[in-house]
Amino acid sequence: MAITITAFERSPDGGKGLARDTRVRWALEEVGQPYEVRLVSFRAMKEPAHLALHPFGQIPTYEEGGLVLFETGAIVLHVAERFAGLLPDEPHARARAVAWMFAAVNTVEPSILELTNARLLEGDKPWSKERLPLVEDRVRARLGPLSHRLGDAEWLDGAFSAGDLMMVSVLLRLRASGILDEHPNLAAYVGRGEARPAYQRAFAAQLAVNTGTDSRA
Ligand code: GTB
Repeated sequence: MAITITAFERSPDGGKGLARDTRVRWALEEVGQPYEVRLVSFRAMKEPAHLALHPFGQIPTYEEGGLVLFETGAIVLHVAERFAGLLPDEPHARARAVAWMFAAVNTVEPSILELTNARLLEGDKPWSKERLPLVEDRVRARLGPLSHRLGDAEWLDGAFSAGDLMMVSVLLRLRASGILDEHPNLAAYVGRGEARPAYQRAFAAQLAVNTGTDSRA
């Protein structure tokens, strides 16, 4: 069954892999599934055809036969359940990997998004300088326990899983802040994720779109 995802026609990051289609591409690369990409403009995202796929008018979406999905957590979980390679077979280990996926999007990502918004959207507000350290500390409050749990392990719970894919994807966005480097084991963890051939292919594909070198676009 052919798989089609949507991505930004022109990503605001110019192809640094920060837009959320990268994590879906990465999951598909890990499980070895080919996929098509439909590029959408910011205007098209808010038009009825795209809103029928994504109620909030965002990317990415995922289409496979009659199935339409939005939300990267749900998409990556579907890919991981449908194709082998991203979830362990043993039921408890599988449930724990899914727990790490939720931890990534529900416990760690919100503070990182808040920091991004504080920097990009609120930097010119008179109260911004006072608020920023508070927001940074909320990120640190998540990274500390995460770093402690990871310790010197390679991945969060045994072999690489969809839980690591989501956690690395979430943490990547912190790199520019320097906060990730406060925990060398987390910085190395992210580096290991980025070094995976499947991630490299996903990154290259989204970069090609944004640098106009995608022969399929
Ligand atoms: N919870 C949803 C999910 O995980 O799927 C969030 C989806 C989402 O935020 N999509 C963003 C979007 O469509 C793109 S990824 N935004 C347009 C809109 O809302 O109108 C967020 C994103 C965008 C750009 C960068 N960047 O350039 O650095 C990073 C992340």
